[in-house]
Amino acid sequence: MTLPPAHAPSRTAAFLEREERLGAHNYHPLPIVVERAEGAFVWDVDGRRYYDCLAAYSAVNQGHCHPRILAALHEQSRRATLVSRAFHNDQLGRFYEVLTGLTGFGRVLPMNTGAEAVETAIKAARKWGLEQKGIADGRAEIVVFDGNFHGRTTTIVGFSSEAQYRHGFGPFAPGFRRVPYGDAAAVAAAITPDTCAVLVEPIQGEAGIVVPPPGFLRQLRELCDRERVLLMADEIQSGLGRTGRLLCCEHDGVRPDVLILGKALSGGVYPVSAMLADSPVMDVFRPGDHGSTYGGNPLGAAVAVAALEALVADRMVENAAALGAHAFARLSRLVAPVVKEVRGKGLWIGIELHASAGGARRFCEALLRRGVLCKETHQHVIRLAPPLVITRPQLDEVLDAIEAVLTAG
Ligand code: IF1
Repeated sequence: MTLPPAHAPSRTAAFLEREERLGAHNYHPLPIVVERAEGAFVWDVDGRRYYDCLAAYSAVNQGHCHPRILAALHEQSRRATLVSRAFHNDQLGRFYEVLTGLTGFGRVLPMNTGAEAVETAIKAARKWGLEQKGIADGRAEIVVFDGNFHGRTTTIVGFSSEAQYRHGFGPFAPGFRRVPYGDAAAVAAAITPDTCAVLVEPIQGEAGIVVPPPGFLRQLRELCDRERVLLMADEIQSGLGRTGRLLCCEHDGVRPDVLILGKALSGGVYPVSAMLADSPVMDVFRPGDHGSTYGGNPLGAAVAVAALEALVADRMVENAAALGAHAFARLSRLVAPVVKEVRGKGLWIGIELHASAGGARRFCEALLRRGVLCKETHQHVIRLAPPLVITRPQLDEVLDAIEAVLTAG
């Protein structure tokens, strides 16, 4: 870790004070002010360099400021940025072509944030239930899971199991049944003739990188086939190489009916999300049913194409698989009494600490002092999710720091 000259006064405090004074207090960030970011690194305003092992919650799988993605941004920004969907633009079809070609889904509905793509999927499932399954209008139900995180809109937090995400924000939309994650029998019991879909994260991110029991996704697939219910996979965080496969569902050989992507779909450069499905589902949308001002704009489309091309050209998925295996091998050999469990897939690792360790935050603060940025989740889990461009020597430096702070206890 490179340190600023000893005599240099810290610039950090002034930035923190101004944000504290003028901004909403809806986050509690670590006390670091990032000024520059490239690849697996960020630099703060005092010149200190850190490994970014959060990767903006997997929005920066391609590494910060990937040259290919920035080049696309700069090139397209000089030509056309937003023309609305009242007209066509020359970038959107290419985005559709690349994304459907990579994922094998027939159609794409482009949005901007992950939550918007999830809301789009909810609307599609409900309308599909009305038109294709004969569910009475306004009666459609969607099965969701304890520990879910699908975004921050009031519809979505309405079915969250996290009290803080719900507190004070009601009333909430009806039509969601929540069951324990990983429990296929509970899903079967929750399905009724009014059920149009199951909405699932193949691995739960915010819940603490919770991997479901082996076979769970396959059980959901078979259940949804049997009951004529749409299986909707939210791969906004688990997708696009994070777990060592393009899509996390691939580990189980499961193809959902609806795929939801965001975050790394545009490599951390510009918000682009999407709902993907084949025509029988996607065609429930008729002109005027749904939309968004920025959805499908040429700048986002060009950026997303470059982000997907970079993912493939730089073999990031393969790197995540190889380095993920290496990280698990090292962490599974770690002898540290504070560690309760190491779990995850690929370069998406949750290190759960025993409650007696006093919470993961102080370990993340210790890692910060060693030049590694991680973020705790649900108090006791250290989340490790570096950009997928990290090299093995760089990952070993990160793991050295993690092992040092965990063995220090
Ligand atoms: C925050 C959490 C992660 C997501 C999945 C949809 C969305 C997200 C699986 C919505 C977004 C972000 C949101 C951000 C922090 C981060 C997060 F801590 F909030 F829960 F990653 F775990 N589905 N996750 O992970 O996408 O609308 O944000 O583009 O809200 O603080 P979005």
